[in-house]
Amino acid sequence: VAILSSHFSSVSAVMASEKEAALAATPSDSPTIFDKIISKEIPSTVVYEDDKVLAFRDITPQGPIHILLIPKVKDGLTGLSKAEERHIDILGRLLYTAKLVAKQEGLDDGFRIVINDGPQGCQSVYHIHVHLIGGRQMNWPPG
Ligand code: TR5
Repeated sequence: VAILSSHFSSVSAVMASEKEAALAATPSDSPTIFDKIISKEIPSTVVYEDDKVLAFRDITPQGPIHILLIPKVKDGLTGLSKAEERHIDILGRLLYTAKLVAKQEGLDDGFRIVINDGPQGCQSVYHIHVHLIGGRQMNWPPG
């Protein structure tokens, strides 16, 4: 059963320049800031939570609505490029949950889903996550 919950909203800038860090980041399977968000050691604004998925507001929103959806157990899934057959269920669940959260957030006119992968994809946190961005007109192609 999904539990909708709202937690803390005041989050200090743990890493001010995430994208600069991304350029320096080495892809690895080490624990990330998201482990501390899952354990609630670091506060975040949770908008959806069940036993497998956590969704919380991005600290650097790229639109009026910007939510990250992550698996609670990483299981080697640092990024999409590391996906194995055993991850099919959680990958589907992340996308389906993104749809539920989009509805919950009132994004009835559409939204953008992004999964950054690796240095060239500008990934900065190596714990797979789906960006759900909405509330404004998107452009194409992306930057
Ligand atoms: O660049 P990628 O695709 O890896 O996305 C990582 C996302 O994590 C970025 O959009 C960041 O803004 C976001 N992020 C980073 C931190 C953070 C966060 N979102 C919520 N809360 C956060 N805390 C507390 N700390 C971060 N370092």
